[in-house]
Amino acid sequence: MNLSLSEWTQNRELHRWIEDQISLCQPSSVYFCDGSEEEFDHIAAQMAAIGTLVPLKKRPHSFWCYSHPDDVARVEESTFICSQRKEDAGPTNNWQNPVLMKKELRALFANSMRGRTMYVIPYCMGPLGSPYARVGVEITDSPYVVLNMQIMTRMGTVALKHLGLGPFIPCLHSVGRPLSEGEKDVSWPCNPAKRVIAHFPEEGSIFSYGSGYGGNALLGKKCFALRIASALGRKEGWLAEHMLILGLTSPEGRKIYIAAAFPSACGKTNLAMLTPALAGWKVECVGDDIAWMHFGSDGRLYAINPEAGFFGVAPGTSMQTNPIALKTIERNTIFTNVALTECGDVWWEKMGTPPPKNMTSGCGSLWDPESGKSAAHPNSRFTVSAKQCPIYSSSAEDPLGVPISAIIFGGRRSSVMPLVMEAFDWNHGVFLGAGISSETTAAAAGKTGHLRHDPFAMLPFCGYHMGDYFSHWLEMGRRFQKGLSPRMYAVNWFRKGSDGQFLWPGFGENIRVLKWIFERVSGSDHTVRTPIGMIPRPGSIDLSGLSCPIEPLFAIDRKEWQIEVQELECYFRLFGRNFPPALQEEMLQLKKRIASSSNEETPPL
Ligand code: GTP
Ligand code: SPV
Ligand code: MN
Repeated sequence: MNLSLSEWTQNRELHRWIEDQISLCQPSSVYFCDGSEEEFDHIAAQMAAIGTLVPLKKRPHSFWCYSHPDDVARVEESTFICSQRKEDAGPTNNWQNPVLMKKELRALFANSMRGRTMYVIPYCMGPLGSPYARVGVEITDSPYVVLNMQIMTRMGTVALKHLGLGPFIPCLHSVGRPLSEGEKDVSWPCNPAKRVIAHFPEEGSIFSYGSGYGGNALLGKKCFALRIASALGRKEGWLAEHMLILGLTSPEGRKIYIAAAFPSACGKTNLAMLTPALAGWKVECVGDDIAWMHFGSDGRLYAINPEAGFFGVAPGTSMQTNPIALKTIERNTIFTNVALTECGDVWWEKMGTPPPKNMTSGCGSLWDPESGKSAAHPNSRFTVSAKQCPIYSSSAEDPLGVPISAIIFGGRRSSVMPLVMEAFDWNHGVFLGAGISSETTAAAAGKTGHLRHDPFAMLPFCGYHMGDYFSHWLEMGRRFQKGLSPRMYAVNWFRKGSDGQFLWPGFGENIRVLKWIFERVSGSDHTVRTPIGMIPRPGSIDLSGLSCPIEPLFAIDRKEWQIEVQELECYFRLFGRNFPPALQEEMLQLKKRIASSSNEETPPL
């Protein structure tokens, strides 16, 4: 131990919990993290010495590493919600009896850290001192997790101070590969044959075994800030969401904040760091993945970003698509599963430069350009502090958060969904969120590119019954005084033409949609009512300097929508008695509107 427990904290509950985990996991040493630069450098040097991390010659204080080929993404089939009653986990989660799961976990974690160092990581989700911030303590045997948690959260001494003698969320993590006496370690220890990521929402605890990657292992992120926090939010009257938060300033200097939910690898980081294609508009980034939203004293909805860094998708990040991200990751960045160049830099597909010769692929072997395989793994990521983002909003550190004027829902849909539409009201907005479907991506293990329902982009992240989650959103809506609730929108950057190409250029051009939303929020009447929602009035989206045909992006095909509605109705039956009547009513009204419309009614744009 680098400290004695009582030197480290006076928090008795924390003492007891740590002592129990030491005796269960039997590590060879225990290290209490302070979150300092020296600590980061010391651990990084140790990892570099055994080849797990490769320092990058071309980027100061940055590292490359690659994971085990079977440990490259979130594993949803091994993720569990262990509520007392099965029905409280709902039909979209894997449920396990908490008593049986605890028994299984005790067996898995027993002696799991033999031959390894146990790191104790206190971390704070949310700005230090914020009334909305919460503390977790992650115990892990992965030094990779320590470095990432130091970037992604307010970690170490500061978090311990914020915690004081208060309650914390205990998070136990092991890569699940104990070392026997004298055994040489591998560069990415993990246990793909036995992985369990278990959440106990009622007691507020997290256990993760067998994986060292991303959301499986950085337990502050999806496990705490979404699954556990969503359950807390329901109990306490707030929202924990898979949403980016951005500030949008008009050329006249008026500023609003927007929160937006998109499923994994569907555009949050890119929208949060958008470089506007329209002159005079400014975007600032408050967060790129998670929003915690509470009612402020003025009755509006305020959002904080519980995280302090980005764990962003690397492929597709280029000077054309996201120059701000490229600027952000010039230094002090950990790259996982991207390709490594001969000269000591990183590379990935659609980076905007041709692939250099003799690269090491994201799997750690020499990349063969003829192999047909990508050099970087499609779910390769960068980990970097939000403070390095040139457009990181100064309000991001505001303990009370930023007031939200608009909420956007989006998915990856090659057809059916228009570029943008506005909800008629809050309940219709909740219906739009509940109705998100999206093509699957490499962020989760399994087949990519198949359409699945992903309500509110929370399918893998909701810590309780999804039907109750819809009710909670409806209930939040009832608490707003007239005129104070954010407006709600659905967007789709991913509609394709008959040639299979995206119809909309996306990225910096998405400012055109944000501008339209800004104007709506500011009182414009730029909408046309259609059966599915309010779409922009012809000419009201600023298309100056853009040669993109707009009509196909707003085509509303009655037949397609009849199928969509049928399908949605069938999906919603899954929620049984927990499906809120108000959404049933939205379904009914939508069906009626579609039935009484004709394709000719769809206004030309
Ligand atoms: P998570 O971190 O997994 O939650 O993902 P995210 O929602 O932050 O997704 P991100 O912004 O990293 O985008 C994922 C992929 O979608 C990247 O390869 C992007 O290049 C691509 N993408 C993002 N925005 C757009 C867009 O407007 N149009 C198109 N065509 N692609 C986009
Ligand atoms: C996501 O999958 O939505 C992510 C990446 O943001 S991970 O942290 O691995 O969950
Ligand atoms: Mn995410």
